[in-house]
Amino acid sequence: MITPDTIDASNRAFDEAWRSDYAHLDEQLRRRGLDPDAVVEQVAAFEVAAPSWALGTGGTRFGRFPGRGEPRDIFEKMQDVSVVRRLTGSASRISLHIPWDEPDDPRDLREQAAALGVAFDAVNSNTFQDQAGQTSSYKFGSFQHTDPSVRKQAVAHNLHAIDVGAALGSKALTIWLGDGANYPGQTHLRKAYERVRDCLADVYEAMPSDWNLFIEHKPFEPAFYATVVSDWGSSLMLARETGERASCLVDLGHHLPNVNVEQVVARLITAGRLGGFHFNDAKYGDDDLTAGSIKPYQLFLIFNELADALADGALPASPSYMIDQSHNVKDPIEALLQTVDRLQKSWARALIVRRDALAHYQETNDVLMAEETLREAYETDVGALAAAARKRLGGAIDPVAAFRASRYREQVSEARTGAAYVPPQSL
Ligand code: PSV
Ligand code: MN
Repeated sequence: MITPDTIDASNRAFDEAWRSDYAHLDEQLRRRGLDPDAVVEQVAAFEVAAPSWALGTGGTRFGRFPGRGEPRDIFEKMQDVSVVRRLTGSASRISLHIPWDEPDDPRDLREQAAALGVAFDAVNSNTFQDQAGQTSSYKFGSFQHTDPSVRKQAVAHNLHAIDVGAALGSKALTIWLGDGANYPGQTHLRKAYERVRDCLADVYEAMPSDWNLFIEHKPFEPAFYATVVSDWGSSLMLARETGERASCLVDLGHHLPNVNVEQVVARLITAGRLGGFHFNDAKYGDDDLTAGSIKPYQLFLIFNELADALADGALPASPSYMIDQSHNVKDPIEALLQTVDRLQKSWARALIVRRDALAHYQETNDVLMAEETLREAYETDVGALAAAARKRLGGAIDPVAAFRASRYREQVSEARTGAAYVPPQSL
């Protein structure tokens, strides 16, 4: 339903304005000694995965307000991701939550996905909820549990997630644990950590040798007193104790207020353990809002650390990028299109920081000019550059406008009758 013709038709409407904006930007960047074509190429190479759970309308513990034409199963979610891919040139991978989106036949799903140009990103295990038919409960944790049979069950679930992922062609497992305590005294803080560490070692041991393990931290919720993997320090300790291919995953909503997230990113780069990101934004807690909607400068500063580390070789390759948002009041496809555009723009801004000038001002303690060098890039309107990258990939100058013009949502609404699949809980 989104064909090259649909995209061309939309692009024609914006072409003249885009050309004029791009010409101006091109001139501005050349004046600064930058190469706009090289930046477009790097933005075009930016790949971010979409999570299977963000394609349906999300909700809170108080309720959920479904939209029209929501995907009813994982195949329809893949169809929707392929729309994001076509319009943005990014998001060619989908990240599955096991068991929320566990396919009956992973090999068959892999083939169907390939036909849509979609592949599989990291698989996410889930031991933060009890699942139907499960022998033991995770009420008091999974990897941290005092009962070895519960820990064994949680490890076995992770091995199952790896099996499903291997059949799909995934190469990484992301583990986020809800483990922790709600009250002082509930758990032995050191022993809880040690049990988690030992279970991670068991999972790592069984992981294929070409897989990576991402450890995702979060300060609180569902444990409101002491979460085991609460911060980047605990995550880094665990990654180091687990093995070479274990690293830390930074979810932008998983930090206490006012934490300097770009500095966390810098630390993990220095430690050689920055594995990946879950992009979203937050005002109060783990709000799962659209990336860049609340703290756009922070998002830019994070990308700035990444661009800097990729340029000087501190980062050998880009970390794994994924979106982890809950779309409660926006059309999920539109929210993803908006998000990818924001990420492409933030990345573009980081790429146009004049690094030599910044290094010079830092070395000579010219505080004002160092800050201005960052602001210069941040305040540049790079919309035409992000659009140029998408055009190069066969995508849309304005992805949301092209999506609306295609009437995709209206068309699938007619076909997708019956109840949409709803994950047991949005976290
Ligand atoms: C936990 O809050 C989290 O960020 C993890 O990545 C989960 O997989 C995801 O959200 C579930 O919604
Ligand atoms: Mn996350």
